[in-house]
Amino acid sequence: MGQFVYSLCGMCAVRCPVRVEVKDGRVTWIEGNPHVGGMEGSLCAKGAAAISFEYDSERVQTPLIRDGARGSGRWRKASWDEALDYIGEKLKATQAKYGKKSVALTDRGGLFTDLTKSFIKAIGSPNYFDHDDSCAKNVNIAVQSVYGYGRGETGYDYANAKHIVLVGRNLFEALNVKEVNNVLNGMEKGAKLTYVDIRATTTAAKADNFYRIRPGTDYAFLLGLIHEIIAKGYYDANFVAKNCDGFEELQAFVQPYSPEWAERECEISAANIRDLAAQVNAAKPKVIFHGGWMFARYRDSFYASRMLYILNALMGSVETKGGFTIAKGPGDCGRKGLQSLGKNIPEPQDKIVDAAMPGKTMGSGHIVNCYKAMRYGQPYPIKALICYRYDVMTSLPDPEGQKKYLDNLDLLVSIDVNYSDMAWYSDVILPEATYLERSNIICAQKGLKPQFAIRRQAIEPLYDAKPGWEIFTLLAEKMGVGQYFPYKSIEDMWRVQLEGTGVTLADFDGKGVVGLSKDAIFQDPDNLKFKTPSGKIEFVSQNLSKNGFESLKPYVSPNRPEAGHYRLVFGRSPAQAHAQSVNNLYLNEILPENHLWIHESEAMKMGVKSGDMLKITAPDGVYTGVMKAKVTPFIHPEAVFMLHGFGNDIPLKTRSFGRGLRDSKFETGMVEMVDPVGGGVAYLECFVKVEKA
Ligand SMILES: Nc1nc2c(c(=O)[nH]1)N[C@H]1C(S)=C(S)[C@@H](COP(=O)(O)OP(=O)(O)OC[C@H]3O[C@@H](n4cnc5c(=O)[nH]c(N)nc54)[C@H](O)[C@@H]3O)O[C@H]1N2
Ligand SMILES: Nc1nc2c(c(=O)[nH]1)N[C@H]1C(S)=C(S)[C@@H](COP(=O)(O)OP(=O)(O)OC[C@H]3O[C@@H](n4cnc5c(=O)[nH]c(N)nc54)[C@H](O)[C@@H]3O)O[C@H]1N2
Ligand code: SF4
Ligand SMILES: [Mo]
Repeated sequence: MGQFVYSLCGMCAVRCPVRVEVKDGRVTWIEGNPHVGGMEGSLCAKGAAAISFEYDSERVQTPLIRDGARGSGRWRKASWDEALDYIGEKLKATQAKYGKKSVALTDRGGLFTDLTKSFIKAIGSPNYFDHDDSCAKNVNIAVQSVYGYGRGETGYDYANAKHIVLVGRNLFEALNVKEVNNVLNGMEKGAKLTYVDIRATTTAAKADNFYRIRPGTDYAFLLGLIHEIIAKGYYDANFVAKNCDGFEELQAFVQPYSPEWAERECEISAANIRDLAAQVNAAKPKVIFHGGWMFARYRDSFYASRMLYILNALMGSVETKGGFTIAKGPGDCGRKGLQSLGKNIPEPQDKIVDAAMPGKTMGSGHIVNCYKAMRYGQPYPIKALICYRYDVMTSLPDPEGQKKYLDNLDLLVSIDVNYSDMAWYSDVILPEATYLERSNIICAQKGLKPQFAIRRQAIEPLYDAKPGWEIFTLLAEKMGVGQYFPYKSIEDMWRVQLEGTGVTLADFDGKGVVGLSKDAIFQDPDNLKFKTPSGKIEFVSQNLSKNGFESLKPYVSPNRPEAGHYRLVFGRSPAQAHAQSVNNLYLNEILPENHLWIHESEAMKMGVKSGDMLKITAPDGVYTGVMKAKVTPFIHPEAVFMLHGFGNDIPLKTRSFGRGLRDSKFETGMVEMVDPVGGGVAYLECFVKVEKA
């Protein structure tokens, strides 16, 4: 046996707690942290493939400075000093010319953002953006509007539930290991699973009820369901009377939306809607309506997500065992939270770029608004962009169209472990040490049992790469603000973070996590409090009203495609993480390319069988691609489907080069197409032409 190191998996952004075995300086085994409930040794395929990524030479090995036009793929190797000098000088010149605020940083949101937020604050800019516009933004703003908490501050007690309803949440393929294990535990104890999707997935195969829905009509389905629940008195009247604001308005609003009406829109039969209402009534309050994860797809996904959250309140399942829960943090255990590295850094003088944008959606920090400021210079220009662990070019629609935005930048830097599309288009690429080769700042994981968790370095970097904490520390020095980053080692940062928490570094040695509460913490059911302005669950949201938005928006039927056209739908494979792992030796072997799912009736019209080639044309009528058909009865005929993230154009990634197609390339002209309230990118408002190639 080798030596064990506790870490947090880095193969996707879920960051599951793991234990890494190291022998003679090499990683020999990785497993889910056996001490963490819900992990108990398990890992997904991507997590296990971290070893093949670690020992892969087709990843970024040294700092690179562009030596040709942007995107030409011509690079010269640079030392760290040279690359950081180059970036530091350019950033200083940009700030001197356009102001401190003209530099922006984008980051993959989640557990480790205190480092990057502190860095951008240290250089005097308010312009920090995370990836959420391209992910869960609508859901995040929806749950805030109902409960006052963000998505990450809520959770679900699956293991004790009696009925779990997933609408567009493909939980068994779009993975979070703990969540999968907890749902399976719940199902073993008898919980029923209802699943709604436009196609049959692995989750559908495991469900007790699977309903195929017409794309983009979840809102209609949910209105019909709520109509039935209220009409039949299936809701928890005591809970609602005590804890919710706006029930009468909701009741009046759903009045016209009967199950029969919903059936005409969403194609789930009125009988099924009625039956589901009766089933959740029998199981309440131990019922979970998942609010959605990447539910940011259609122009009204925000309102559909709100209804999912409202359904939890109607079931009276909020803050109950087996229900929808508010995540607890250190404060709820009478403990002090981690100290921010930015605590003593003065706030920037300027406001974030989207604070004063016309046509504002809810919230701020929208990456789409950062893009708009890059392109149009309003309300002021963004002229330099640092992308850290977020491949914006792949993640937002229309990579070719994005160049119109990016070409206005004086400096574009990517900090990545891979040649991502954004890295390839950057002026400088800084290679970060892989998650196995580095430590990160400590993070607080909220939940019913909150904990602190640590990612510790398992092995030395194989190439000339540095950990993020060191990269930002060195950059702060180059920018002349080294006083705010006085760290010589990660331990220095950890000590600052742990100050006053009563937790020491040694406390992480045994298990890699430090639990802050032995038991699950629930609020007192007789005294529930929420972070909304009223302190109640707001069916009618004061914040939405204040910002000029409706809480209960009348339903608008989505467009149907013209003949020969289909809605382009995408999703996850359990064996890939977005576009970042298509070149991974093991994962590429399991799944080398994506295919286009098409309904058998549509395929028959074209005379197409599985394996035949289909030509797909983007909405601009110009961009086209050819790929293999997967003919199936298990998708709605209005849609075609491809797995996200294939179609790599970067020749240095030889295994995946030119294999499959990239969904986002077909989303032409859609960079600024967002949900008008939540601000999530409305990717699925994309219709492509499909014909036999
Ligand atoms: N068309 C279409 N667009 C989509 C989606 C879709 O399904 N279809 N999905 C959307 C969703 S839900 C999301 S969350 C976004 C995801 O978009 P991203 O956040 O861009 O995707 P990730 O795969 O998480 O990886 C981001 C980058 O981080 C890099 N990376 C991985 N590990 C490390 C590390 O240890 N250090 C550093 N510095 N970099 C690292 C990866 O190589 C990759 O380039 O895309 C969104 N966009
Ligand atoms: N293996 C793996 N796991 C992941 C990730 C990954 O890249 N790989 N990424 C993680 C991230 S960042 C995220 S955000 C989550 C995403 O988690 P999810 O949002 O659950 O995953 P997706 O596969 O993007 O989409 C789920 C389903 O929505 C369906 N769908 C499309 N249109 C409609 C509609 O109108 N109505 C309904 N009801 N369904 C519809 C699609 O067919 C798809 O099966 O996954 C996370 N987990
Ligand atoms: S879901 Fe898989 S890849 Fe993502 S962090 Fe967990 S183990 Fe790693
Ligand atoms: Mo996401």
